[in-house]
Amino acid sequence: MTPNSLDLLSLYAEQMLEVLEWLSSYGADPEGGVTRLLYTEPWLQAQQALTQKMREMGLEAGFDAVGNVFGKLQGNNLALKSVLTGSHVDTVKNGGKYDGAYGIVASMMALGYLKAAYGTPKRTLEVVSFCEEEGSRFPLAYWGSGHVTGVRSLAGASEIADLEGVTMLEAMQQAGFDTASVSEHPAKREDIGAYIEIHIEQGSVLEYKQKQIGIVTAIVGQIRLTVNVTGTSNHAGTTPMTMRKDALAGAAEMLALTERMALEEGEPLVATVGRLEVKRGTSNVVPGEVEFTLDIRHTDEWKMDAFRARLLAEFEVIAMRRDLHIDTTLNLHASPVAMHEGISAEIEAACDAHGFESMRLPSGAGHDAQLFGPICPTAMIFVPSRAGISHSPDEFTEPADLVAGFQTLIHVLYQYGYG
Ligand code: HGY
Ligand code: MN
Ligand code: MN
Ligand code: MN
Repeated sequence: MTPNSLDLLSLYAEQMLEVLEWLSSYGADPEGGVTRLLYTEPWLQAQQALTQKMREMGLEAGFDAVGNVFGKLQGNNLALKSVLTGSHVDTVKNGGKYDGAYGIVASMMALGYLKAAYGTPKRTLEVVSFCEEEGSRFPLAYWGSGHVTGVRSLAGASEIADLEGVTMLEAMQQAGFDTASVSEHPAKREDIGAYIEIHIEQGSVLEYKQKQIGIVTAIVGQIRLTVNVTGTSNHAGTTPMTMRKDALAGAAEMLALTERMALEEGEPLVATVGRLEVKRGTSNVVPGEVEFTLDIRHTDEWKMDAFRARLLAEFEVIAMRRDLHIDTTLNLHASPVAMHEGISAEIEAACDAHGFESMRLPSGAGHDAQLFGPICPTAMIFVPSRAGISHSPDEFTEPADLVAGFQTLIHVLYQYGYG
């Protein structure tokens, strides 16, 4: 890199840190943390502000039909497919300021820097702020990247509702999107040649191994289910213990079994019940209906599916013994995806060139890159998470590591855009 571009680089690195703080103000919770749920006011303001920021970077920026925001640095060789980089703008409830946001801001500032330092690239480079990845408002994840990769369509959105009963379609319309323009058929983009995502690790391996950059080898498979247990609600004082069809007692047995079977299965399998709701729960009523979520992950799809089948069969045994009924809804089945070796080698070379200590590791978290892996060369860059904490207001990454990731991303995008 030429000397003046080094001064320019430190300027953009400083700005990247400032813009990351600025973005976290959209959906900031009074008690700390950030909540930016799909199609809510803080989400819309953040996407609109990012569109404006991208334009200030000299990118052609705007929304697509479902609320993804793209910023394009047009290349001069139109025969070459674009390189897309970015992440998701939505968060979990009371989440951190880096999950998703860092990938968007680092990518946007990287394209701004490359344009300022090197002008028009050979190949178009694009940044994307995906509208939704977490599945934290609606029981559907990857809505943004799923639209771009052709695996999500509006067809199913009208039945999907949040915990207040607002359907995804209604929420989309309330946020000002013309749902009629979102074709019933996926609007898959065919012009993306590669996808590169930079993200916090959300785990503690890099910190433990004292590495500054992670090069992701694969992303785990993921199954997300909603389990509904129904029994009979009844009077807590007059119903003998032996005559109850207690949905919560049954669910509690299922939760304990989930943990026991996951421990017996051993790593890398993980199984989590993140939300449990007692419908019409009242202290003096035997619970008649319970709903809980189940999140199962593994690097091996066959073992993940086999574990789900065994676990649900055991749930049925518990239900039969307690004269309960269970219904399960599959909200997500994402296969494990290997990352592209060619791009990963470029990332490793960038780290070596900059003297950043790097290592290869799998991702236990799902990412938008999971959906691009099957359709184009895809790779991920990780930076360390302090104490491995994420999906929490305590999520934190050292500025020096954020900048190292930023420089690594620039180096790789330069190779693909200008090399
Ligand atoms: O849940 C996940 O793995 C990701 O943070 N959406
Ligand atoms: Mn994320
Ligand atoms: Mn997340
Ligand atoms: Mn470099």
